[in-house]
Amino acid sequence: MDMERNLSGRPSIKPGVKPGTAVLDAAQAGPADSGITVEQFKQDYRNKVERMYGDGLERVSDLDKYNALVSLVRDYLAEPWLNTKEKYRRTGAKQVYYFSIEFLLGRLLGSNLYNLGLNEVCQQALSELGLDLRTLRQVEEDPGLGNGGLGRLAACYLDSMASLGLPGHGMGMRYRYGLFEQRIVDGYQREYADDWLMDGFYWDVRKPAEAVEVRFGGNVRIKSNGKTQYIHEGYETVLAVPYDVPVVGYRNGMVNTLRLWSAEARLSEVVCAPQGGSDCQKAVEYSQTVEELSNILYPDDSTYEGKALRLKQQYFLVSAGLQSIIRNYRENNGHLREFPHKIAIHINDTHPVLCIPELLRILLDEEQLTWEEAWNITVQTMSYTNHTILPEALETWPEDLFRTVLPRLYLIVRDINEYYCRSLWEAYPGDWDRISRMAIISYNRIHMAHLAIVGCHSVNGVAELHTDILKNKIMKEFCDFSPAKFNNKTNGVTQRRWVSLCNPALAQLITDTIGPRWVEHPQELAQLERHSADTAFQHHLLKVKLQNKVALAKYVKEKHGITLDVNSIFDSQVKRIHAYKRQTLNVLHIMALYNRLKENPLLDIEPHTFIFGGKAAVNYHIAKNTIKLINSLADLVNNDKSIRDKIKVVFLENYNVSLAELIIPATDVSEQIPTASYEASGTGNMKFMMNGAVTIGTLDGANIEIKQAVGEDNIIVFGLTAEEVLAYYRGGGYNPWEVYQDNERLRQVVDQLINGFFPAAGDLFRGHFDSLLHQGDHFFVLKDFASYEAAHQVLDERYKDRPVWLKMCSANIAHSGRFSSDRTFAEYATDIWHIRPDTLPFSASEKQIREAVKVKKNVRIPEGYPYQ
Ligand code: 26V
Repeated sequence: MDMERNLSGRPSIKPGVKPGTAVLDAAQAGPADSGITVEQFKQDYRNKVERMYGDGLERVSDLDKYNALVSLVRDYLAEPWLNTKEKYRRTGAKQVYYFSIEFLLGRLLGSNLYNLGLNEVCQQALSELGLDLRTLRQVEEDPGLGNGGLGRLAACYLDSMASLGLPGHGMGMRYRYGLFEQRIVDGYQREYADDWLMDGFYWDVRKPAEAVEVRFGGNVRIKSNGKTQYIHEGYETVLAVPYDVPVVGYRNGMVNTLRLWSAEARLSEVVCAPQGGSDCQKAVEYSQTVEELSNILYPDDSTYEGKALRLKQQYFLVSAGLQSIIRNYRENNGHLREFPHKIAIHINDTHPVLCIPELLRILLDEEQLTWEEAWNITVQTMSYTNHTILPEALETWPEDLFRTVLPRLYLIVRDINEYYCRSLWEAYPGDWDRISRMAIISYNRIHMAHLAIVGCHSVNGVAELHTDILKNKIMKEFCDFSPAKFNNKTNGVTQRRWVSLCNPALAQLITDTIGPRWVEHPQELAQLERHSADTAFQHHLLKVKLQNKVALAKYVKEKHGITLDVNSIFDSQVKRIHAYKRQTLNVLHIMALYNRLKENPLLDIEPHTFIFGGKAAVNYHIAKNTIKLINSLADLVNNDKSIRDKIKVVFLENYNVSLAELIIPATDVSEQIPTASYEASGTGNMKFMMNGAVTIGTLDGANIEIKQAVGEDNIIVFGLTAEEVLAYYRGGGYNPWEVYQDNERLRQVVDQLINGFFPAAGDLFRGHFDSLLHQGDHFFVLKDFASYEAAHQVLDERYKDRPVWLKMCSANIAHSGRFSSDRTFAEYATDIWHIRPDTLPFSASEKQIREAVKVKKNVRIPEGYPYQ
């Protein structure tokens, strides 16, 4: 297939429709190794439609066609799914369960077809039936069961575990409503319910026979006749029903399972009319209360009721998940003493930390093990990843609330606390201050991160700098006490979704240049380095980028009515809106550029398109105003003829996985500009890099490792380092007023926030103004402004010299292999879960894992780093 044809296969997006879906061309899709022919597929598909809808293919809707296609793909993967489970049972391979309150999966049709090796056949079969796979892929709703980085990471890891041949499964929640849908009305964010299940979800299988009961509330009676027994009474029961989603490995015959739990009421147990009446109001109310548990992702926790619901959600996931693991374990194994040899449980951030006391409860109360035995089994089984150092995100629960909702677990957590504090006392006799800082329960609150550190054998951060900050600051005392637990696992993303699927033209170019092995061995992308200065390669790369820009421009035109110049620099900042991520810094820089153009309309700058996207938390007032600020700037800039379209600003509403798949391949410049030390890792930075964008970024999170990988010529860094930021926090000495007074261009833009520059805004952006000046500029926006502006100038210079620029783009792709989640998970498997490659039942060979682990590098801690 030639490049033109391939590239013209980009999404066609209609106004008001969801972002498009790239189509893989035949060569890129690899060999049709599924064993299913086009003829067979056509016949199976026709039959499927007829059986499901009692009507012919010609008469059913697109939704019906999509549902039938999913159902057919599910039929095809049923056998490998069953075989995988069988093989696990037969070999007794150690199983990993990745517990996460979020899995941000994105659409599954494309990725499942691709991983099954069915894409080419399906595309051809549908086209012979007069249908278009792209259109059907667009019908799929994004399952938005996550907020951002943490949830998307979990989804990338599922893909890698299955593709590496690791027996690793997800355990999560089947929220009735995903993260809200964002619409922009008059420049403001408005939130609408994300009713993603409205038309059904055909990927999962409901397993009512495997439902379990989860108990809340009541009280615990202690019975002592020789041995103390804890009797939990007067509790309420909620039924947890599992829905299994297949997780298909990349062409290795492997299908793992993501188990999502849904809360249901058993209405047959409820007396409808206690007073002898006939209405069933009580039963309906009861079922609504029960189902509330899995209704929404992260319920509002600003009220007592909200907090209780969140705690209940966490316990619901943990208890249901553990019960099903143990049930399965018992069917295939012996005594629970062997548990840690057969099962690894990974806790994704603190939300599933209740796994620790819940497993203890089962081992103590149901298995009658001794405390020591139960505790050792638990610690050996559990491992924990921390994803943020933001204090407001480190979970603690009021002791009273915890005791009321989970009375038996409360007693267990108290025992763990006591056991742990005793060992602290032995290590630090008399040091009460230290012990109270490290305790799990202190000042009437239960500290979930402390519980995680104590109850797990491994604690990891998600980038070298983040781990260093954990070890040397946030968790320093814990690290001093048990240093062996702490380790780093730099995040990664799956190159299959984030290159092959979302940027098929680039994937094709890579395959044409270095062969197809990179899809499974991303380190091999390094071979591209040899071609990075090659004119023909550069020419193709440019063409690929241009075509992706055309596709995005088409979407923006149809959806937002804004015309983009595809020859301009596409500069994107797409992520959650948060003060620390500093969308405001980006805005102030654009304002300054606009002012310069207004002063000198003939100013010779490269045309720029500044793209923003991201959701602000519902109650996060200033972040919501940042969205209004971006849109106000867009209104001003996009409608000002005098600047001759040199700058455009667009805010793309409802940023989600599918929209990311459209924006990332089209981007030239990746904005990764948090205040250093705040972004634990970032994963968008890796996705942009893989797609050949050049990063402008601070030395934070994984940006540091990206810089190491690509070399300093191929990334533009600016701003304070983490050590400088932390030194200011410690010692003071930063006065934003001084920076404001000294920099005229900066002063002008800061004043413009409140001086009528945005005509209709009134006092709307005074909060931003005050935070930058009167409240001390906590995130160093003003401090970093000048170096950010200078960095942008360097960037523009490099862009002007196209061969230099394209060499930078190529270097980014070539060195992105290290940021594949395949590498990350090979490390988790070997270092944390102790799954030796030779015990893996499927495709990942020892060599493959070794190769993947080999690329690990250390980040050097800068001299004078304050935490040493
Ligand atoms: C949570 C909260 C909750 C309370 C209000 C403010 C706030 C702000 C941030 C968070 C973050 C929750 C954890 C999280 O999503 N961390 C992200 O994890 C990614 C995957 O490891 C990582 O790349 C991001 O840097 C990190 O922010």
